[in-house]
Amino acid sequence: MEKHRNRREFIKNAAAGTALVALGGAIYRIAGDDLTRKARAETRGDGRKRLPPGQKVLSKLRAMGGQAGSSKTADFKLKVYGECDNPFELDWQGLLELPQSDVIADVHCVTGWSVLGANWRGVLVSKLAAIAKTTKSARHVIFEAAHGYTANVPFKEATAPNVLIAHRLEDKALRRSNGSPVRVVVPDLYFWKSSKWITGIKFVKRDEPGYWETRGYHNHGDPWKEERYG
Ligand SMILES: Nc1nc2c(c(=O)[nH]1)N[C@H]1C(S)=C(S)[C@@H](COP(=O)(O)O)O[C@H]1N2
Ligand SMILES: [Mo]
Repeated sequence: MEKHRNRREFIKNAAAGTALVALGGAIYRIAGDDLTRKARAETRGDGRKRLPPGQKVLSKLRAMGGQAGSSKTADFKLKVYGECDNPFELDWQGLLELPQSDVIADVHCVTGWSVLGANWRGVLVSKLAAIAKTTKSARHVIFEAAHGYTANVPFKEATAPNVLIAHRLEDKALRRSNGSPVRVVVPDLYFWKSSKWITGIKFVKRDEPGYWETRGYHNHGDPWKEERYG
């Protein structure tokens, strides 16, 4: 299992969030500002600021909507295919039989909120790519979801060590609104790249701008460069 962030830090943030949420809306907002101030003073291991420009910290994910797929694990099916020698399909049991990773990661929504140090559990996309035996021609990854939602990510970034398909958050099954049973988490790009209710991972030669990328959002979506709009 891989730990991508300091665990004590994560528990501290999570505890602060929980205690203050219980006290109601006004305090919750102050807590957020506090977390924002604290995060602004931090630097990541890779030298980037902990908090990308223009972001505020929330203590937990805000459900951002989208057309939900089935949340029943019995309905879960994931197709891994495209530019690879060993395309395959996973059902729920197959997913759980693969090596599971715990990734502690920050996520950044283009609307201006970030959630820091969330603990996601699932299977690394790099692992899935290795099993699929992707070929050199796999230059981009398309994360396909229910009702035709897609997001495109360059292969190298989609197979970074902190990118996974997640089925648990903070040791609990995902909520339906957050993409259950399984969603993508690409921490270092804006959160719209993290397809909820995932149905397919397609490796392609040529880029295929996805749902938001064809509706005015930036094709790449790096939060530190504020690649918000195209
Ligand atoms: N299938 C699907 N995935 C999606 C979306 C969507 O509309 N459909 N919205 C994206 C956007 S814009 C964001 S900000 C995040 C929000 O995730 P959350 O609702 O769990 O906070 O999911 C992303 N994944
Ligand atoms: Mo979003």
